[in-house]
Amino acid sequence: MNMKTNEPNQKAEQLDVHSTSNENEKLTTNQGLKINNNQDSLKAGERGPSLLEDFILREKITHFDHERIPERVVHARGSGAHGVFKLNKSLVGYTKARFLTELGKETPVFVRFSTVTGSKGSTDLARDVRGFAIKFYTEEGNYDLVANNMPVFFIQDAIKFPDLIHAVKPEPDNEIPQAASAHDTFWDFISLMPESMHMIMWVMSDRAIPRSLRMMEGFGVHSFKFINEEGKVHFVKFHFKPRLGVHSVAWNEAQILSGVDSDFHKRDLWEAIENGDYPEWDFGVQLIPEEDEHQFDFDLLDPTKLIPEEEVPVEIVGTLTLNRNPDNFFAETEQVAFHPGHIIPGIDFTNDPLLQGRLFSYTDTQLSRLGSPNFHEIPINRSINTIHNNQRDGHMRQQIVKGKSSYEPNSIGGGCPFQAMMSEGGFASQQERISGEKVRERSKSFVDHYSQAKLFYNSQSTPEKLHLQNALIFELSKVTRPEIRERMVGQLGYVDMFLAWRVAEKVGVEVKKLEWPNQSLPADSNIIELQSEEREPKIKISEALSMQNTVKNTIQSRKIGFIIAGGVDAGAINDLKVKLEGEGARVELIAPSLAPVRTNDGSTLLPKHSLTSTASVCFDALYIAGGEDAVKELLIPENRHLVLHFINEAYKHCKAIYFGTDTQVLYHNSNVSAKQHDDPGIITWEDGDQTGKFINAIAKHRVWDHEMERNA
Ligand code: HDD
Repeated sequence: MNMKTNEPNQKAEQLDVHSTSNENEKLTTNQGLKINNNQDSLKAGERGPSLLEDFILREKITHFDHERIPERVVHARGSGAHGVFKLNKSLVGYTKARFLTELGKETPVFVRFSTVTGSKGSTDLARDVRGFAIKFYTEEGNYDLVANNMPVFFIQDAIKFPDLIHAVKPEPDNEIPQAASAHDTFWDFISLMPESMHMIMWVMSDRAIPRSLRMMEGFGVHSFKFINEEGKVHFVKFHFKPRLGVHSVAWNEAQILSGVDSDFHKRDLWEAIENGDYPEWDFGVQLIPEEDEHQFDFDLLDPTKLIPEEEVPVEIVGTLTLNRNPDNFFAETEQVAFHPGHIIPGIDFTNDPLLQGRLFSYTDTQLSRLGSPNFHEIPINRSINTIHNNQRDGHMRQQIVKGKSSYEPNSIGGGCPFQAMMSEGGFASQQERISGEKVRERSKSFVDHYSQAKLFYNSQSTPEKLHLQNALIFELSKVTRPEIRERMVGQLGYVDMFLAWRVAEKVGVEVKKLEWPNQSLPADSNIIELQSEEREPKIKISEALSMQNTVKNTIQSRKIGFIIAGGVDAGAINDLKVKLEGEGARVELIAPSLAPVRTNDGSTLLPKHSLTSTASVCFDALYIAGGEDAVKELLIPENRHLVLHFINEAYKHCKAIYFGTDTQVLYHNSNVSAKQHDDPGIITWEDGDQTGKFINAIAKHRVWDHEMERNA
């Protein structure tokens, strides 16, 4: 299959069997009966009561009444897409998983991205972790990599997961706030859980407000195991690196987008795929021989730690491409059921206590969400391998299994289905030697909670550090209890004193060394046991941790807004549009109204948006199209403030803005004119054709460096 098309693959063909279209069909009941009146219920006289006998009404209403299923307890809001994984470099020395060993092999996938905290109908722009769950439909069975866009997690042991989620979800008495961590219960919990400090650095960084789901990394988080044909074991960490680089929006932009287009990420993914801008990621692995397990200054089983790429480089071995939107959101994106326990020969679990708990949780949650142990029969969840076992019955069973025997061993059924030998693809867990006391304890090797938080913070560029500080200030300013703010600032002091001091100053508390047990805690609190040793990170800076180092020289799929009005310079618009689209960008026209716009050469342009129906936050860059008459129209009172708002907001969010000819008045009346230094993001009429400069500025994503001055 050509990865740049959405030609059918084995999974698409399987889904096709279960798909239907209403085109040119007659309306029927669920029993296949053709309906001849879908407007009126059956009544005793035209003004009389409806009759119980009306099975058509009853069926329609009953089905409607039961259309909703429980949303996911976490990761409720999601967007999905079909695609393909292609192996470019064989991992045959490390694993026997065939989709990772057969060079050039293409495996169908379904990916679901999600926010974690908010409800299904909440905003895409919440400051939150993003889920990045991938179902590989391999010939050996389904393999699910249930990943996130951050490489570490808040907690070290699954037993704390319900506490974490209860703390971050809306508070239980008033169900406020939705899709937000900026409230007392979250920071209360976090301030008492030093192990979360590394993850807090990630969540307070701009990684938590992506520009696009297509511009995020993916991480398997845990160490997993690879096992090769000879039984040799390697620890492995999984990485997905987006071909478009890792980019974010500004926090203020995210807040505005939540109102202007709360489906911003969903729409962006959908439109990109519809436009043929297929999102792509390089898939890579960090490999550690089993015997090197203890070579690190942290524990490979601790999910609050990453392996710096300076210590173990990421080897790129494959490409993930998303190339087809689902046909039906509910049937596919809502009903897809992931589980880190869905593995195949050549891949195995580690004893990471967070992963071990997850292995229970995912099937369990599907039972309540999808309602039956037969959720594997829902088309999106079906393996492309056929299923043969003696599991039977249950709600909504689809498969009709022939034969008399549903047990094993049997002679009546000829002994079928047979166990598979390992040489036939039969799965066998790694024969790992385990011995130990039965204890309810945390390993001492998990006790360092701050060194990688420091590593992350130190690795950020100056604008990234500033954003992180401001995120903490925003979040903690919403915390009503001063003792929680104080405890939190105390935690930050172990990461970076300047960070703690700056946040403390803004949230009205002092930086104090934490005394444990803290007076605000119950006397018998075991919190002291969860405290950390203070260690310095082995390496001081890791380049891969800063988004700034991922910038790629491309404007592929970037959305550029052209502000136009009557009499606009058609030649300049067409010229720029052709050049930008030639580089893969998307141009959308914005005018005072949706009425066709007459240009200076008599042609007409059809705007996609009006100045009131969209906002600068929906675009990566702006072009203020020139032409004397057009500028005059933009300057009339009812347009003027709207255009200036567009420009000022784009400028505030550090976007590239190109002022066309005759737009001097707009420039001078906007905040842009106050700039004191040369700004690579601002391109003006004076410079002649500056398309190249404009393209370069867009490719840099934002001019964050000028933020202090721009927002002054
Ligand atoms: Fe989880 C969903 C990722 C820890 C329990 N999780 C879920 C999804 C993702 C993750 C991407 C959404 C899947 C989808 O799109 O349907 N979860 C993670 C990662 C974790 C993690 C990367 C840590 C490394 N999760 C975690 C723990 C537990 C859970 C420790 C419980 C002990 N997660 C669940 C769940 C969900 C879920 C309750 C809700 C919906 C679902 O499973 O299918 O079982």
